[in-house]
Amino acid sequence: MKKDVDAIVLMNAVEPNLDCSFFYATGIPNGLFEGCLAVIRPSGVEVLTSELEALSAKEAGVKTQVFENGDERMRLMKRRLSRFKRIGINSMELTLANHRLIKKACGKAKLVDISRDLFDARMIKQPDEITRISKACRIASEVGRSIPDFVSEGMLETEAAAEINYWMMRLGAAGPGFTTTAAFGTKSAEPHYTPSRRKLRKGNFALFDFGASFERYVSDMTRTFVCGTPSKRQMEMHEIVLRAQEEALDMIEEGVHGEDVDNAARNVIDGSKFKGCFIHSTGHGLGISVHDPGSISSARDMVLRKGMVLTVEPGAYIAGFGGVRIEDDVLVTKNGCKVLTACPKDLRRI
Ligand SMILES: [Mn+2]
Repeated sequence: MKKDVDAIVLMNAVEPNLDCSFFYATGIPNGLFEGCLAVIRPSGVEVLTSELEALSAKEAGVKTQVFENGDERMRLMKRRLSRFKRIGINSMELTLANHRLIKKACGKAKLVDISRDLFDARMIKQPDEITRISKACRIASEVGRSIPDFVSEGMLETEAAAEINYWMMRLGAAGPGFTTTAAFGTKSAEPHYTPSRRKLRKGNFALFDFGASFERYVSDMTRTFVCGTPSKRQMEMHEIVLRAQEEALDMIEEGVHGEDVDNAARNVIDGSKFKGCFIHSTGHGLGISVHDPGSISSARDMVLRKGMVLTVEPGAYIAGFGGVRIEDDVLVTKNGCKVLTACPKDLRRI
C-alpha cells in the first residue's frame, strides 16, 4: 500500500452490494458474507462474520470472529477499530450506511480512501487467482464447444441461456459468472442484451456471451454462430471480427499499451466495409468481478503488465442486421499472452 494506514477495513452491505475486495483480501471461496467485515493489518486478515457463513470463513483458514446481531458487531468493530489512527477504506464499494458504521466504531481515526491502491493490486493476479480463473475458463470453453449440441432452431433465447447455465454447473461452476446472454437475429447487434423469449430462426446470428463462476472467480467468453447456412455478409463480418481479435491477441505482452492493442483491433474493422461498427473497447479486466479493474481501451489507456487477466473481445454491430463478437480471456505474460479460453473460433453452424 502506498498510503500509510494502520489497517484496511472492507465491509459488505447486502447482495448485490458486496465489496469484491473483501473476497480478494480474504480469498474465501464460498458464502455470501452480507454485513461482514475484513480487517486487514500487516500481521494478517481477520473476518468479522455472521453465523451464516462462519463455517466457510473458518474452513478457508481465515482468522474469524462471529457476531450474532448488529449490536454485537458494533462492539467487535469498536474494540478493533478504536485503536487505529488511520484506516483505509474502499470508497468504490463501500455504502454510505456502512461508512457511517465504521466512523462510529473507530472514534477519531481518519478514514483514508485506498480504493486506487486496492484496484492496482487486484489488477495483477496471484497464482491462486489464476488457477481459479483458469478453471472458470475451462468450464466455459467446454460449454462453448458443445453449444451446437444443445441449441437448435426454434429454441428461445432464454432456453438457450438456461442450457448454458445448466451445463456450466454440471461441469463444476458455482453458477454463471454474470447474466448469460443469448441474442438471436437482429438482437445480436446489441452488446449488452439480456435474453428474452425470441426464437432462433434459420439465417439468424446466434451470439452467446457467458462465463462460469468458480471459487468466486469468473470467466467471460463470447462466440457467434449462425442458424443454418450463413450469408456472404455474415461470413465477411465474422471473418473481419476474427482477424481483429487475432491482431489484438498477437500484440499483447508485458509493457504494451492497451491503447495500441485497441487500435490494432479497431484498425482491422475500420479498414473494412464494417467501418464504425466496433462500438466498445477491446477488453476489460477479469477476476472476482466480470468487470474487474483494468482495460484494453483507447479512452482509458494503461500499460499491460505480467499477471493481468483481460478479455479480448472486438465486435461489429449493425442495427437491424445483427452483430458478431468473439471474446477470449488472456493472461498477460512477459513475452506474449496465454489464452485461457479454448474453444473453436470459426463461424460454426447450429
Ligand atoms: Mn462477455
